[in-house]
Amino acid sequence: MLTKSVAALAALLSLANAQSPTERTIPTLSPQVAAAPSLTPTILDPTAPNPQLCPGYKASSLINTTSGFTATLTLAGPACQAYGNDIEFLTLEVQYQTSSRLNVKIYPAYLAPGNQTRYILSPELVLAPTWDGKTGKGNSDLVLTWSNEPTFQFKVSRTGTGEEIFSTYGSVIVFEDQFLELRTSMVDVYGTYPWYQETRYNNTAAGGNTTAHGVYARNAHGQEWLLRNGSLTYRTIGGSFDLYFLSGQDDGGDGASSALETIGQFINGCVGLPAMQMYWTFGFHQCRWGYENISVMQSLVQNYRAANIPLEGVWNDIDIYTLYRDFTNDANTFPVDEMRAFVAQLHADGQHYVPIVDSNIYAPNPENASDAYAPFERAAALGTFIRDPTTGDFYFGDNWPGFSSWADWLVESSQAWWTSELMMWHNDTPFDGIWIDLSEPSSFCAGSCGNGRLDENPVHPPFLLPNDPLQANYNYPEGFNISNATEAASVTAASASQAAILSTTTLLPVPTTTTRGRTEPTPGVRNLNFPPYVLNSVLVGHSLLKGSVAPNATHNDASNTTEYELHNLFGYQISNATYHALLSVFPNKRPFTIGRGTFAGSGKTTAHWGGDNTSTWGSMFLSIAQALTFMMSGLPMFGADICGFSGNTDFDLCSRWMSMSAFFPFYRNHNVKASQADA
Ligand code: MIG
Repeated sequence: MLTKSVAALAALLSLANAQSPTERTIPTLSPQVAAAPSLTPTILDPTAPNPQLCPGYKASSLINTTSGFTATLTLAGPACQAYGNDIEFLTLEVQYQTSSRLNVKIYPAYLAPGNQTRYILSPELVLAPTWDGKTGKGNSDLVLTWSNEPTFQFKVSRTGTGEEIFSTYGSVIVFEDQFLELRTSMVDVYGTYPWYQETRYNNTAAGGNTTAHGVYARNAHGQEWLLRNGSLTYRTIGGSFDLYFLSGQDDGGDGASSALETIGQFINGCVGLPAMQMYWTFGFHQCRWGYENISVMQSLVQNYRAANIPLEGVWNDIDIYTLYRDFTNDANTFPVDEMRAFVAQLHADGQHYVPIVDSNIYAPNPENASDAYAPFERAAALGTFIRDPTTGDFYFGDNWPGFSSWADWLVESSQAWWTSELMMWHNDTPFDGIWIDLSEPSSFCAGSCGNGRLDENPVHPPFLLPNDPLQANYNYPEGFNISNATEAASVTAASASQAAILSTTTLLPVPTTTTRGRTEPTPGVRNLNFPPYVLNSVLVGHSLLKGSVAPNATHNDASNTTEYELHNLFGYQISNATYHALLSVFPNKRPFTIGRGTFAGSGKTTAHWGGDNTSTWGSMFLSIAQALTFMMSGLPMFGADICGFSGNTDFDLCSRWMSMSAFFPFYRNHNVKASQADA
């Protein structure tokens, strides 16, 4: 009880100390608990401001259009500065786009000079569904109604039955430069990408029939969808509300709606149909991080043949490279002539080859002429890399090869450069498809850490590598029946001796800590690296600076768009660039590329694997829901790493997993380097 009243008092004091001109007038969400640890994501932080106590907006200046209406939304009270600077004037656009799709856009009415407060996805980058030229309020499955009392709120209902499928009634809309929130009442939910499909079984609002509808929020910023008892709160750290309500009704006129129809309306009408794939890609593929050389690859292929197991695709991970550099071949273990001969034999036997391409491009050491790396030089000459805002030079993060840069796909010449690198490499390594990895995009250090330090390249990643000496994984597979006591004793001994040596080994320096809790909104300023709202990301300290290119890294477009806006689209863009490069490499074939980072619409160009699961029954189980969710989201060419990526698998788990995954469109066995091949 004491804790409670102290916290409540603190909340009151912070109110009393509020600063003008942007007064912080909102009490915290539920001050029952003592101050939360500073690195708590906002949704788990009981001391965080409750944005639903912001003033909301009032609608005015309504103008009817052929396809709907527009209005101005004006902040209905003092700025509340929950997790950013409130935008005073917004534009509301309501458009009946097709009979089954209604679009609601809410975005800043104008840009504050010198302060970019919004980034709205261009239709060139991410498909923007448009009006069919004939639908209006009079011939739509859906109708939008709204009220200004007490503040602007809207609902979307079915014209026929009146069933409400979305409603912000009873809540306010929050629109700040680094935080957007709206809440809808909700009965049930099915998955996000960022969209959801909701099925209401035996729905009393529809005479006991089962109904289904969908909502797509076309915004790629960092975001959270908080499913709560009776409501769904949608939060994002920038951009606009760009909502597409999908009726799920077919055009048969009987008003019936279904999940299948809703999914079709999302895929066909909003993000685009998935890429058609080559026949062989649906067969079984074998991959592993840790195939040491070409002869290991040859015996792999021979062993499958000897066991009479059909093997359509053979894959290589980063082991093939010289010093982990894209588009290279290790001269000792994967020399070009042997590589060509190996793949030629695969092709002669009707099999196929898919190597990895990492998203980072090694930035060579300028002080060392023998460190030259042509793919970097060629891209640098075109200026196609993302930049470090503090220097104006390229952004230099860190990945497997050392300090590296990342292509800026907004620069038009990036595509030609990427196509030409892949075409040249195809000459040495005659691949049939491309596996794009680390396209989040991943960086091992915080910020442009190679800035001024390229003369140290190639730097070792700031941690021991899997299967570096002392990194063997001695854990038994989950549920393994340890019947061989002698073996168990030797495993325990080896594990203990590794731990002993490790304890006396000086580990490589780890990245500087770059985590901070919630920052205070500052009038006129957007804090890109540490936004006031802390997303519940899985990275250490929920930091946007960890593990990826930093949010403040800038692109080369006219408005110097930052990674804060584009982060979630890097994977989408590199897959798109790879798809188009493959169209040039194989003009008459359906491109096969598989990517790790994806966004709504990625299915148009790429396949996807689950990425870095574990060798556990739980991971196998979860992959089923994952596959179905990706199919609903327009990316059906999905599969998980069969038998599990990290950790050791065993006969029982692996054989079950192999059987189950035969039902997945993409069917690939893959595992991490340090796992035991013979477990
Ligand atoms: O930092 O290329 O998800 O499938 O084996 C790890 C090595 C990089 C992550 C991928 C995984 C791949 C691994 N990669």
